[in-house]
Amino acid sequence: MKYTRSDFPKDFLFGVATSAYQIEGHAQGGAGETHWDTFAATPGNVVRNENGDLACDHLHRFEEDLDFVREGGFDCYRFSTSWARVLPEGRGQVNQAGLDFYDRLTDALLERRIRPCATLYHWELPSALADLGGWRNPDIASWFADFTEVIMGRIGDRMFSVAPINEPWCVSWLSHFEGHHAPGLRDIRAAARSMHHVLLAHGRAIQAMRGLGMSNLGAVFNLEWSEPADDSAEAQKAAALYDGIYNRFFLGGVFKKAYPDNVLEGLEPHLPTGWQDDFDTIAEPVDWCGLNYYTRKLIAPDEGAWPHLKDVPGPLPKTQMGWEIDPAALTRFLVRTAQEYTGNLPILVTENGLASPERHNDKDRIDYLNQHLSAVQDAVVQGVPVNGYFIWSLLDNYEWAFGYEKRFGLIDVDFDTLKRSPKASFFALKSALTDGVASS
Ligand code: IFM
Repeated sequence: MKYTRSDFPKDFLFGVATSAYQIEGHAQGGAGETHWDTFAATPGNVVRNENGDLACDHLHRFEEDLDFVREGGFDCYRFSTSWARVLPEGRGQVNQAGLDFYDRLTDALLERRIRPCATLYHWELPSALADLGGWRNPDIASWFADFTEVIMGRIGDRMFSVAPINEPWCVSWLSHFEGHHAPGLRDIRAAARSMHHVLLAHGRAIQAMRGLGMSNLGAVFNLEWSEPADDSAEAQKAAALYDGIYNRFFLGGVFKKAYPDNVLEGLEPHLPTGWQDDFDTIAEPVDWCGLNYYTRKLIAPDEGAWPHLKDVPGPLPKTQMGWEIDPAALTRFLVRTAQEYTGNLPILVTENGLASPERHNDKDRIDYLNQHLSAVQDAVVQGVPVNGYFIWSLLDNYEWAFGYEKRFGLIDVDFDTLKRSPKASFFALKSALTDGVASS
């Protein structure tokens, strides 16, 4: 790597991130069925109809996986808790084996001196709640607050940090308007309601955790830089709307108690009655803001119904996902978020990384990480209080609709044998993080 720890501010945290459904092995340990299980079982939704039944079998191999986190010299491990593993029906009866698992995982992290950074929800909604309308049902905010109390009532005393929901745009727009993720809906009313309810659930979970006496609570957004495809006023308007839907709606709700006007033009008729009254809950103060950043999009106007826009191919080098690599946009996002939304609040890059077909000598990943760490440094120099950087992901894993084909891991996983093999990027990061650092 081009950088070592000493190139970053004192107390800057380096971590790796994962999520429950993508690695644990959801068919094991008494977890309930989720909307991802049925989405994956529906032809055409996921490459080869693959699902998270076994995934990386992290449920049984977490000790080995956490040894890698320690060996790599990472300060933090960002993981998620599966709602259906803890409450198989989403409410009511607790699966003790599920709670015990997260308890053991927490202790295993602390034994290795790794800070546990939890996310309460990373996309696998219990099917019993999906049957009741899932994120379209306003009651989901209360169901989620109850789940928060159950899981954090058990492990909250040992968490370093917690965020309620990973990537609200994916939970709502991607899954209810674009239909690419579970529950696979393509409906503007469902999209508007889920966008609002996911933020309301976030706020209720923060309140629940404050009630448990917890601190260091945050919110994690995925941001995608939008660039007009040409100089026309129409392309600029389309790019601004894409920015509104993708980025500003969620940041605006949590940090400004307001949704952008250009987004309301299309969504307001579909928002739940009394949506304006929910902002005090949505904007419950947080202690930090997490940004997940991967790419940018070129946006052009389009025919048809609102939002009248489409993304078009761009000229930049691309990852295995086909995503353009644009590190400068990460700097712009960090600066803009601090200036317009979060002020002095600490910002962490809670996900960044790339999918690559290279399973051993992943030089492309090392280059990508160097470029994005450089982008973080540029933001630090401009005075942005960035204090952490997490790589997605520790392991090759279930990349949702792309199944096991796209590999984001620092550690290669052979999905036939489940053997783990660290890639060149893992060793490069290990030297960057541990060389010259006294171990205690
Ligand atoms: O794998 C996902 C993760 O679940 C959420 N953020 C983006 C990653 C890469 O697509």
